[in-house]
Amino acid sequence: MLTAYSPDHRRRDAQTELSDGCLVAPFECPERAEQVLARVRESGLGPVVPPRAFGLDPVRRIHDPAFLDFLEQVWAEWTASGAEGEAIPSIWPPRGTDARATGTVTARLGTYALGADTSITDGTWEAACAAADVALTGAAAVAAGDRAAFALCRPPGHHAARDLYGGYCFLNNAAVAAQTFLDGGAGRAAVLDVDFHHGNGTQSIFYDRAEVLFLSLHGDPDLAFPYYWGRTDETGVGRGDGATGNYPLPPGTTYGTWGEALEAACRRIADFAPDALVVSLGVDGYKDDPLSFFALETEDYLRCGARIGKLGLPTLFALEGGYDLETIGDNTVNVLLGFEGA
Ligand code: OKP
Ligand code: ZN
Repeated sequence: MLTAYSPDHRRRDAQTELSDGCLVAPFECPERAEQVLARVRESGLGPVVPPRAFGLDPVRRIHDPAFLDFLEQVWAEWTASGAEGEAIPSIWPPRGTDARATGTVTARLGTYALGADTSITDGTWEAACAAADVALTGAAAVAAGDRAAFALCRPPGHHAARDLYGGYCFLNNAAVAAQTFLDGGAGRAAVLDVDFHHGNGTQSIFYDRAEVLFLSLHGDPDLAFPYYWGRTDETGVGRGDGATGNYPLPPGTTYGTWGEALEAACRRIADFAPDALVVSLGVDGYKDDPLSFFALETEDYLRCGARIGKLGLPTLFALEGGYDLETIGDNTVNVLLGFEGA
């Protein structure tokens, strides 16, 4: 399968992440994508191609225009305000307030941020746009008849909602890709999110839509980021009722339990019979990942890919998380090799 990749991901190179009260070096760093790319090349998975420039129209199908303006402008406004650090929100509309303050940059940050973990810096917008183009390039290959493609997206996307960024995500690459399949004639699309963290952004984008099935396997949100979404009683709303499914799993989860949840999710996907599948591919469920409490092994990712491959669907893989730099390449590419062997 082809891999879409852009070196412009490197423009997202924040130096700070607010973590446990300290400003630390971000877990979501450029080396992640370089490690995955190196392993793609070594493994002989297939050609690596640069993205085509799709412009913002397909992104506007998913995201709010004022939110996109904010992402484009925030760094310039932040520096113009005299701030010296990276752009981190420090105030939000309180519970019971629907206010969407749009005055100063400080107010705008709180309007659009999910949390304070994701500093915005110079180049963030450009990298996020490149990641969306990478996803769209992979989707175009699949729409044109390739069995599968790998979008080596960075920054990731699955926590980003219509007008919300955070959890290292700005534009929802997987959602943009799923929508482009529909706009290209697919009647139904499924998104399977195997990242350790719940894909709250993708869930919220498609929550009321019957033609997009969203399923997520993740660390129990009672214990894990993003905390406020990902429970089993979140099943969709209105026409989308029944088209969302969550599989929260406990600390120490190994492939025995994780694979059962994957099996259940894959059966639901088969029943739904989508025309295309998007996999939000995060490998942070790995046993040594610094941000997770699962215990998946490198070989388990081969089995994961093989099960997804058994669905026999046109499939786009979009990279999400994975923070163990030693293994992110092997774990990610194992899913793709497992898929191809199925
Ligand atoms: C993004 B993705 C570290 C807290 C980390 C943010 C996690 C974002 C994960 N002390 N909080 O789903 O891999
Ligand atoms: Zn994650």
